[in-house]
Amino acid sequence: MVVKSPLKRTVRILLVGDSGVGKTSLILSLVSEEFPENVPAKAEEITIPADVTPEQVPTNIVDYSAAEQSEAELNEQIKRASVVCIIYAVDDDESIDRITSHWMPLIRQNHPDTPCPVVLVGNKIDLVDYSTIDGIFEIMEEYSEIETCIECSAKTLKNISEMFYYAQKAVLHPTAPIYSVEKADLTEACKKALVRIFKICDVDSDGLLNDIELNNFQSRCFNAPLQPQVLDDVKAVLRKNLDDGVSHNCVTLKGFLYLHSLFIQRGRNETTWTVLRKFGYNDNLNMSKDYLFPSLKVPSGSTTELSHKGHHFLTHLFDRFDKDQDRALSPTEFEEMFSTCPTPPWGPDVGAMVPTNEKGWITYQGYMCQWALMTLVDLPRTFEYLGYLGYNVYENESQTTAVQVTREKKLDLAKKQSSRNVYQCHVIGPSGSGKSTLCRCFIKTHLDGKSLLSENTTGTPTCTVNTVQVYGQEKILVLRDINVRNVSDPLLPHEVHCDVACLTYDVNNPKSFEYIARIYIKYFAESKIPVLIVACKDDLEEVRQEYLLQPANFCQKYKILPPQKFSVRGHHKRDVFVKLATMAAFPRFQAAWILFYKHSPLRRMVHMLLLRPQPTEWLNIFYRNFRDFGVIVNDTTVWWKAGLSLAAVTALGLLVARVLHTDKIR
Ligand SMILES: Nc1nc2c(ncn2[C@@H]2O[C@H](COP(=O)(O)OP(=O)(O)OP(=O)(O)O)[C@@H](O)[C@H]2O)c(=O)[nH]1
Ligand SMILES: [Mg+2]
Repeated sequence: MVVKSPLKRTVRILLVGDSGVGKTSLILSLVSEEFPENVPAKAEEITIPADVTPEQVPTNIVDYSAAEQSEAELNEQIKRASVVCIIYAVDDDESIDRITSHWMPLIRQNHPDTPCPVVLVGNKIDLVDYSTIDGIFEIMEEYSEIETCIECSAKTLKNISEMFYYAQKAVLHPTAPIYSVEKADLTEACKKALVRIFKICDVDSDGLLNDIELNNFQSRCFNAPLQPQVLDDVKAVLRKNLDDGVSHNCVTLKGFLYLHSLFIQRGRNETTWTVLRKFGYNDNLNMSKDYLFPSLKVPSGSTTELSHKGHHFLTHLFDRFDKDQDRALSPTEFEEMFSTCPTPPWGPDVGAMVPTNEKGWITYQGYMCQWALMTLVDLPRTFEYLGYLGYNVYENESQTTAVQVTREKKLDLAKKQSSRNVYQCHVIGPSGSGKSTLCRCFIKTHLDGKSLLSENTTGTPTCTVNTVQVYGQEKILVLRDINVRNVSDPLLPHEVHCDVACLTYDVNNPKSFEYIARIYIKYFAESKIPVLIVACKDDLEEVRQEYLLQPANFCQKYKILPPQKFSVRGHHKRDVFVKLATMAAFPRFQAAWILFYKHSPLRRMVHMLLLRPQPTEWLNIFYRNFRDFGVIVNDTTVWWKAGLSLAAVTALGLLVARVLHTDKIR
């Protein structure tokens, strides 16, 4: 199994108790399997290797002697102990009184935060013919951290190994956190954890565990399926003891909880603990950090995306909770989906970041976009929520398999093609140039231009995410609205660094272009980041820009694509997003961007080359001839330049001819 059990690595058992009760004798009896007549004041610390302990955990046994150790040393040892055995002599009432008057307060004092489990051990039963257990039970009721009690004899060896086994068990499978002896019921924290586990296992979300779900649960927790007979027996026990433990031949939540309290009452704490640990709980019944935040190395030039497995898990989760199958999550469905998490992963503003339906409910597409965004910008949160949602249990491996680390960006640039699926685009422009509207247009595909403009945009989030088709492949594009405070403010490195930059200006405002022209020269001209200049508000009158170059001339001078016109009222609003995604997916491979030039026969050829797997050599020759393609002014020039360069490549000559020919006859 890949998921590591978060069990303690060693168990440290400390024996305390008044002088002469038999601490040292107990340890030596365990080790030599015979009663030592002469004992030293204090036994040396003993380490028992994992393979000879019942729970397969290395165990240290530590003695205490008031004659040899100071009070400070005792306190130190109590602090280090994972369990303390308080030894008393059954024939010595004073040693019993001292449990409550001295030892318990001392142990509590040294473990102020989380209680240290305690085992009460009555030694020297060979000397008496009565039991002290009744009195001990009273003490146990008073102190919930006392896990158990046992009577034994170092002299006759009675219950010696049992005593150490109980001590080990008190550490590994403590009762106190999961069961309240006083209330004779599971603790609230344990119930909460088991309710979450029940929900995760209830794959069809009908509030019941059927035989298949129970079997899967059993296999995942204990690596073995349930025998049909055992299933029947379990249900029979429930039917006998509870009115509504079984319904429609399935186990109800009430039945599931009842079974666990039964295990614990019968001393089978380890069963419940195995289940709890499998689902990520630590000794305090919190979800452990190791479980929620597995480590994954991400090189600085790489990003993180959902893997096929992660995608599959989340799709399945969506289908489970989209009860009405309308491909969107209603508020109730959303709440149900994340009811196994302490809080939902996203706040109410998510509807302003990703696609929703007309009711504002997050669609499947929006849901996947949101996961993609979270995986890109806040990987630990993705791991955390996958953990809450039970990924580790379903897949029987850590959340790291739900994520893939992309290859470093410098390799993408060298190959002029990226294998990534999620790209970040920074939308930069002067205030009022139309950045936020452009970002909103990206997700509000069901709204027309008028509704888009009339929408209340206060509290607009800084990014929107949607899917875009790039040469037949679905890519996710994150548009980040870079809020420019002051035109003279410099951009910070994290505001510049992205996969593609979208510089916006307002065609109707003569002072608008200058800002992005300066931004381009200062931050992007020398960088490897592809840039698209977008002329916003194209439905308004275009005015002359008060800058030394007009936008088209500027683009020509810097060999970048001519300004892309954009208007919320326009018909081809999505073009701009396809272009941005394409530029991000094929950084510095401008031939791929030819797609943007409508009706060009070359467009189709590039398309063919990119869609159909071609020998790499072809693509290389093709690219070499397109290298100077930055200077693209209009369709005709593109056509001729490309045509001429290509004609020079004999290997491709025939192909070009064919493409041109087919285009003509159509
Ligand atoms: N009859 C009987 N005597 C025991 C038993 N265990 C220990 N003794 C005797 O009790 C006396 C004290 O035993 P120790 O093991 O030295 O006690 P301790 O708790 O280590 O005492 P300190 O080191 O002084 O704290 C010795 O004479 C032992 O032989 C037992 O199970 N039965
Ligand atoms: Mg001793």
